[in-house]
Amino acid sequence: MAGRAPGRRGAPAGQGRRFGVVVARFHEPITVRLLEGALAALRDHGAADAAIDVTWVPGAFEIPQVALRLARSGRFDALICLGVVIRGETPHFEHVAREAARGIQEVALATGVPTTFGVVTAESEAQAWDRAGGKVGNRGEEAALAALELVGLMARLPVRAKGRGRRGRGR
Ligand code: INI
Repeated sequence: MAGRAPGRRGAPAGQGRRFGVVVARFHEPITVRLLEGALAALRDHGAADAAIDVTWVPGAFEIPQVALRLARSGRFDALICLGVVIRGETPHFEHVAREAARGIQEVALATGVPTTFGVVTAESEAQAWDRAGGKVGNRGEEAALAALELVGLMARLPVRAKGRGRRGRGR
């Protein structure tokens, strides 16, 4: 089970922060469980309901497109991406799973907005349920905890100083 996210000076990590959750409808009964896990973790860490925005997309493949738009809006401190991709069900499992993972990381790197990966990739539906509040935890909760931790971490890390790019180094 994932640990608890540290806050600022004792404040809950989610207090005063805005979170976007992007969740895929494909395998909706399971993604709903991931969403419940994520929302519970955010609330548990002080995030207000009004500061949590949930956006549904058709499938995991569409998550990065929508996450990118949300990240660029400047309205969110972090994004949490949720979906379920099951190998047994489709020959294009590999494409959907790979592109979801690659795209989500790209959103984070391109925008600097912490964007976490709560997409379950499983061999079977039973395995997916195990990771959505079953015997192997809840990947939605874990992705929310990671987002909470990154929000605090990013606030403490240095940002690139003005004029300190390649030209600014002077050598
Ligand atoms: N989308 C998923 O989120 N999970 C899956 O397991 C899945 N399968 O099996 O195909 C899936 N496909 C849909 C895909 O994400 C897109 O929505 C679709 O290809 C339209 O772009």
